Amino acid sequence: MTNNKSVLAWLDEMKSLLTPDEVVWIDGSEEQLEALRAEACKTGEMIKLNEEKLPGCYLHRTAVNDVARVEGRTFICSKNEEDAGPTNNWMDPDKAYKMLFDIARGSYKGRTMYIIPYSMGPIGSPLSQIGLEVTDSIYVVLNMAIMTRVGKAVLDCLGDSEDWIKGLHSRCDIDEEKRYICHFPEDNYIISVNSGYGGNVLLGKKCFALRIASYLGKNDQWMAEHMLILGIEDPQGNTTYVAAAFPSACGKTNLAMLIPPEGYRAKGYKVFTVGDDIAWMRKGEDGRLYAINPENGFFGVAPGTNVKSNPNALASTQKGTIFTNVVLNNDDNTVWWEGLDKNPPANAVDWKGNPWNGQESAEKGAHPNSRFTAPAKNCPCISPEFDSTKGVPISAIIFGGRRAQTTPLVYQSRDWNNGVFVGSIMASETTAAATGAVGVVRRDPMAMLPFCGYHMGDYFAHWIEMGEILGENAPKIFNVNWFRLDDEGNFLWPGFGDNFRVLEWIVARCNGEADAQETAIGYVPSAKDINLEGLDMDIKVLEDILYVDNAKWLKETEGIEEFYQKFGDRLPEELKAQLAGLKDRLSK
Ligand code: GTP
Ligand code: SPV
Ligand code: MN
Repeated sequence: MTNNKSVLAWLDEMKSLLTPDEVVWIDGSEEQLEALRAEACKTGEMIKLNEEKLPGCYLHRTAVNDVARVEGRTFICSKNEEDAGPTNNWMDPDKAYKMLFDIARGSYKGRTMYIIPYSMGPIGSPLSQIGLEVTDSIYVVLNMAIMTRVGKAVLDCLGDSEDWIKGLHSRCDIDEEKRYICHFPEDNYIISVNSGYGGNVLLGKKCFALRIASYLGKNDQWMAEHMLILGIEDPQGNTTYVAAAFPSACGKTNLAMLIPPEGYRAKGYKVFTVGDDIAWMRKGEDGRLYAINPENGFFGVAPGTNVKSNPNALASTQKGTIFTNVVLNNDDNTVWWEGLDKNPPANAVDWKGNPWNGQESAEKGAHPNSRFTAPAKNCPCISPEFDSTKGVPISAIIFGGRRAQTTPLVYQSRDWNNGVFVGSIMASETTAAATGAVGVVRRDPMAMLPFCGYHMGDYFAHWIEMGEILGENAPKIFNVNWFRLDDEGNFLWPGFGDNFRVLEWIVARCNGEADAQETAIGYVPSAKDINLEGLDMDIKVLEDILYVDNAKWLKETEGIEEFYQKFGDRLPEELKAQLAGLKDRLSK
């Protein structure tokens, strides 16, 4: 497949360490993938679904102890502990290699070593990067073949270059106690052992495209972010691109694939999806910030996805998709999850593989973090720029999280550095995307808390540096919150497609065409600035969720201050000044 010496040397190391019975190169051909699907069905690793209703679709169940990312067992192994920063777990690289190689040694015995050459981003794009993952899991191979560009073409593009990322995955015994997801940013190396769950094992995704890539970007003036990318086409045919960072399971896939409300569609507004989870961004020749989606598919949250909330995501899953930890409907060999419809199957199997009667059971049938792996090309609103090697120019960056209180529906930062401050103070309720408690508010700067591959203080400094590099071409920065609750715990904002109403204001602000009021935290629209046409919503409620309560915000600054203390002298002076400025404005 290749004569690349650095690749062949590493694979020799891997073979002697892992001692597989067989070695198989993934060439990217449909024949090879089809043979692997058949093999996975034979061993029970995957279940083939109804070919008429869900052509080319499969179901996989992970071990019950292995259903989400494990942040407590995820490590950044930089030479100096300081460089991992206060928000990452750190392990000494020498110790980590030794421990991980000891765990992985001989673990492919009786198994096949699959070698996956993959490209993050369109093959050959100057914004793309190449990796190799070795794995003993067909599920991983088939997911990587959807989520990334794989095969011989990637190796041809790599040629003799040593510029690629090493990834070792071994399922070992799926032993929770020996589960480690380790990153060596200084060595371009990722090692993941004892897991089979997506975010822990599809090494191109969070491990490479965020943790390793964020470090590469810091050193080379680009950005790797936990962001969706979407294009908004107006009736005149102009498209504005925005990127948005929300924490895991907080609405990126939903916003990326949004369908504008009826009134807007009648006028000719359209939304196009470029990406739903990760953005790589670099300054382009014209001085603007250009973004690509390094992925080639969607690893989306299943529960809550339905024909109303996200028809485009649902449509994306109707062929060539792998479902993980959802319900199997025995009657017609299809899948189901909570929130798909109001008709759960009675004759079914739950995500753990046990018989399940959805009409009677009090237990959930699908895991809250059950997922679909769907090819991007299935998405009805995929952007014509999806495969662009140049990327799309970003006009606005949007931050957001789940906040029941305090944070208004939308506001615009005062300028770039104030926007970096807004991103740095993001907080959100935790979700099922990672193991641990759900619904606890935690700080999650730029939605990167679990994904930044180096010291978060240096990451903030890098954001500030990017603002200097981009100058007046820097995107405008906004913050949104779809999740405000009333006293009974009901959402006050309809969300989903109606979020377009907020996007409209954001785009208009970028074009200098919309009003806003200056508040202590930034520019906030008046209720009249958000179009409610066709929506049955009391304008008083909108006023309520746009209101900036200075007393509550002053309380919020105490939490920010405490959080900032963690970063010590690596917290940029600019952000200290931003916090002081906010406190000052709030107390006036
Ligand atoms: P990751 O793939 O984990 O990074 O998540 P994501 O950010 O892509 O999350 P996703 O779009 O899948 O959203 C997950 C959850 O957020 C689902 O439970 C949705 O129902 C809910 N959600 C998304 N958008 C909205 C919204 O506008 N309002 C409300 N109330 N809920 C939303
Ligand atoms: C997330 O948790 O943010 C995801 C899913 O996008 S995973 O790939 O598992 O990390
Ligand atoms: Mn994500």
